[in-house]
Parts: sequence; C-alpha cells; structure tokens
Amino acid sequence: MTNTTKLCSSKPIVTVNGQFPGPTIVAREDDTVLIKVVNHVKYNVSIHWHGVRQLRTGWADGPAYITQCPIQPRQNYLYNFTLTGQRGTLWWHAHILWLRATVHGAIVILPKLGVPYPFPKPYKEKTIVLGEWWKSDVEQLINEATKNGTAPNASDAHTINGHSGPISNCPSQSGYGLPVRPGKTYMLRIINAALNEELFFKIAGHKLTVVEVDAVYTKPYKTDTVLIAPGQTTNVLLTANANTGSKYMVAATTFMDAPISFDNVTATATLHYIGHTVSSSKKTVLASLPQPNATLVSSKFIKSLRSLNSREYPATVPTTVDHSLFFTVGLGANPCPSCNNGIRLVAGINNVTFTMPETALLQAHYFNISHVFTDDFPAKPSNPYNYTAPVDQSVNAATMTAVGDCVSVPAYDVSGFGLVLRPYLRFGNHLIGRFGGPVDDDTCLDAAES
Ligand SMILES: [Cu+2]
Repeated sequence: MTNTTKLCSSKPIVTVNGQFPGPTIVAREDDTVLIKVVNHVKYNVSIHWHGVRQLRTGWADGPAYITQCPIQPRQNYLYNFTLTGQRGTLWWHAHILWLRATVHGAIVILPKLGVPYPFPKPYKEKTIVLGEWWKSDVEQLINEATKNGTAPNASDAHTINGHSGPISNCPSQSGYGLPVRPGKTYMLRIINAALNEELFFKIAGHKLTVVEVDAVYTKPYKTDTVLIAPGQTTNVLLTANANTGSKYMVAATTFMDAPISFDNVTATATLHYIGHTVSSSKKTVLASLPQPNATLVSSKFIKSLRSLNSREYPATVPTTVDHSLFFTVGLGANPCPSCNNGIRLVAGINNVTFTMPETALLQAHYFNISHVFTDDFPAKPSNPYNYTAPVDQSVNAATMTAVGDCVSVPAYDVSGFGLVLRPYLRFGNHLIGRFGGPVDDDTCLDAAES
C-alpha cells in the first residue's frame, strides 16, 4: 500500500512497486515476457495483460476466477506469455474487484528489431495514462454498491499520468507537464485506464494523427479530438508546430450522452516548448472541449477509423459468416430484498448475467469439471422487443424477472438506462466495427475496408 495525496485528500492505495500509474513494460513483438507478481497487500490480486492475445497461454491472461485463482496475500504467481503478432500499446491492470483503479500501467510492444513503424519514426515516444480518481477507498466503494444494488459513485476527478491538474475544490493540485522540442514529432501512447468513462483527449493548438488503436495499425487519421473508451489504447502522432512562446492545455474530459451521473471534472496537463520560457503572466492556451454529450464528435471519430490494410499489415478478415449471433448488452435489475430499492443492478448479455464462480472457468474447462459453467449461451435474446426504441430512463421502469442467474429485458445495445459505451471491435489483428447505434449488418465489416 502506498499513502497518496490527491485532490487535497490522502488515502492508502494499492500500487505496483509503489508507483501510480504503475511501471511500463517494454518488450518487442515475439518476446517472451516473464513477470513475477508478489502480493504484499491484504486483498486477493490478479493481473490481466489487457489485449495480449495469449496464444496457448490462457493461464497467464489474469482475470481472477476465470483463468486463474487470485494470488492470495503473501503468495506469488509467475506470468509467462509470448507477444505474438502484435505491436503497439496495450496495458496491464489488476483484474479483481476495483483494484485496477490504481493498479495499472502501460505495455509497450515495439516492432521486431529492424522492422520500422508504417509511419515516419517519431522523435520520441511518451506514454499518457488516463485514469479516474476517487477520494474514498475504491474497494469499499464497490463493495457497498454491490451490497446495496446501486451503481457505484462517480469518480471525483480524472487524471493524466496520475495528476488531475488544478480543480475547483483543490486549485493547488498539480498537473502533468509534457515538454516538447519545436518542430519534432512525438508519438503519444494513450491509454484509458479509467474504470467507467469514455474520454475525449485533446491538446490545444495542435492536431493529432491516430496511427494505431488497441495494438492494430490504422490508416493515419488527423483530428483535433481523440475519443478513447475505458480499456482502450491508441497511438497518436503529435507534431510540435505551434507558437513556442505559449503553453497549451492538454485535456481529458468525459463523453457521456446518457442522463446518468458521471464525473464531469476535466483533467488538465500542460504542453510546453523546451528551451522557451513562457512568462508566468501569460495564460495557457485553452482547448475548446467538446460537451460531455457531444455524440456527433464521438461518432465522427469512431467512423473515421480504418485498419491500415497495407501489404505488410493486411486486413484479412473473414468475409463469409458461419454463425450469426445477436447480442444485446444491457443493464437489468434483479430482485434483492436487502438492497436499497429492492433491486440490484446487473449487467447482462442476452438476458444472462454473470455469477462469480468458485472454480476458475479455465480450470473447469481443462479438467472437465461440471456445474461450473454451461455451454448453452443463447445466440439471441430470449425476449425480443424493439431494441432501438427510446427507453424509459428511470431505474424503476426496468422491471426484471429473475430466472436463476438470468435477468429479463436488457435494452438494446447497452441498457435500459441509456448508458452506451462505444468501444471498437477487433477481430484478431483487425479493426472490424464498433458498438453503438441501431443494428445495421453493413456496419460490421466496413471499418476493415481499404
Ligand atoms: Cu482489461
């Protein structure tokens, strides 16, 4: 545990090697990575290597109770996996309860030795980890939310490499500084390590060129605003070509176009030019931030992403469909007499929600242990309805019937409460689509098009 002061308030947090964000893992494509995790805290822990394909190393993937038992206090576990067919930015995080709020860091996968990037080599690379910060203890927070059946409180601030920048109730809070040399091009490896919130990221006075998403090269896309969903990573090129006599705001701010409570505090950092002093009286150039509900900005960004689909990095996605699966991903409510409103919010896919097993799923699969999971997951929702109709936004309107571990009536494409995240979909090495909007068969493959 590391005692940490942020937002003018202190609390102990779980960290790796005392750092927040945690240490960056740097490796090359084809490297075998060995990481020994020693648990010095009172919580059970496991570490997930987010986005690593884990070919034949499922035991090293990390989700507690899914691919492994958690690492208990004073125990350790050696993760051993090979980075096959991937290069770019990924990240690692704790995969149990909410420890990932503070237990996370970057994974930088460089191309194989001698293999260039499919874009001009940047002068330098910087890692930008975006996060969410709660002044209260996150384990307590999620435990209470689970017990009461309610959604957990929104975070108190966002962070850029661990710093929120000055905020209204803590103006002394420092912000991250991004020094750049005039005329040079930098690659920012941006990671959204927030638990819940999609973030817009922008730098005042500068354009960003997206060249990679989730360790997949993309066609270069120039934009002033990047959108990044929780768990996702993106590499952007930044050319330091603005007036060197100013400082520029770097900002991360929430995208949320549903009427639910969220953290509306913008994290700010400052870009400045090395070798150029800016008088302290000169104001930082502010970024014009999208409104939180800027659906158009969000959709424009997502629709503009395309796989690189070059000779070296072809987008060889299957073009015929073997099985059609129709997934509705939603929030439901299960009866819960001891909960605040008599219900507990649960996430579900096709009316099925998840119950934490006591035997890890991969273990049950490998050793053929029955009654841990079933293999009859429905290929379509059991209660068809108009998934794209406007939904009633009140929690009580989502009346659910519990059937064992199943809940009825998840709304189309995320929830009866209008909460929609829009991560992109990957198939192997390719960007093939994205969540969001009405069902449209044609949209599934067009992100892979040339
Ligand atoms: Cu993850």
